[in-house]
Amino acid sequence: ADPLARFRQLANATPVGEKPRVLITGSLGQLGRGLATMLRFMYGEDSVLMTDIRKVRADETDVCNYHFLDILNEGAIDEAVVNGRVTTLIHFSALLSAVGEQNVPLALKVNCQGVQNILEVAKRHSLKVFIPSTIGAFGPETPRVDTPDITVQRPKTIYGVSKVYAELLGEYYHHRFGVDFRSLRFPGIISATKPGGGTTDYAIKIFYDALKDGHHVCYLRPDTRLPMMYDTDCTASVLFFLAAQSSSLSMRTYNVTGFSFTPEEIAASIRKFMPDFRITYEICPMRQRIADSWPQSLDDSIARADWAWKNDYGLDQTTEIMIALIKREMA
Ligand code: AKB
Repeated sequence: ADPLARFRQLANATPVGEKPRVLITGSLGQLGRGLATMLRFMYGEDSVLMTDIRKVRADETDVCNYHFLDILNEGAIDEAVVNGRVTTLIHFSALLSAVGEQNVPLALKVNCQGVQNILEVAKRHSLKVFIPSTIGAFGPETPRVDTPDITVQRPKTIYGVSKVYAELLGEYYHHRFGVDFRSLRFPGIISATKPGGGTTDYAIKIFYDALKDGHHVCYLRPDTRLPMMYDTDCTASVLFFLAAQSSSLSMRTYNVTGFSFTPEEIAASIRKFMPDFRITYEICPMRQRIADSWPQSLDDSIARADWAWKNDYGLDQTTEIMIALIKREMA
């Protein structure tokens, strides 16, 4: 099937006057560039403003319409929104779970102050705003299998605490000020763009190691089950969720997921394509503790019912495509 068909269909169904102009913060991270590329494909070259705080490297040829933007500077966000005639903010800047534990004050600043600034700007300029949440917003007291949307949330990482704050503050701005806030709780996202400082990152590194050395040393126990999703499905979830009519949303923060697996199971999937692949284990106690406090699978039935969310990729398809993409990158 044509992997772009669903995106083309959505673009064609969008009236010209409703085509978004999107500003993405943290756009040089794991999720921003794929989303920016798809937005340009759907809504035109000038529909996206990519922003972040570092210089673009010469080999990052997919990055365009790029501007420096520090999300801790609320005035600078205002300026970018006004000058760029922005209608939608996608706020990806955040410190992830493992790296957040190494620098709690910075995580608090980026993840909490950043969200406050983004919501204030969204309120001032009547913007639609998407802020991702995560399985990290749950904790050890949460039911770990088929975790529902509404349940106990007592995360034990600063990342998780800040994401619960983002969920609640966004929903508050929605109810109190009418801000069109939307959030999805993502599982680990598997992409051929490198993540930074997460607990689910092994599920990406395993492919790079498989192709480079035929061997991956995993920092999680072989039986650690976590929910995951392929990159293109993640992009689809954001775009279809943002395009959904407000009236069809029964909530503002939804779970979305693809499939769940353990390190042992993803290694078996890789062996279907690379029979000599080996995995060994050197457990990182911090990341193991974090993974053990997160759901093993998510119940995303409300997203499926409310705005027809659906993932297209399973584990073996993800494995096949990741191997092909990384082979191409290494060639
Ligand atoms: C992490 O591992 O910190 C992230 C996440 C699941 O939010 N990938």
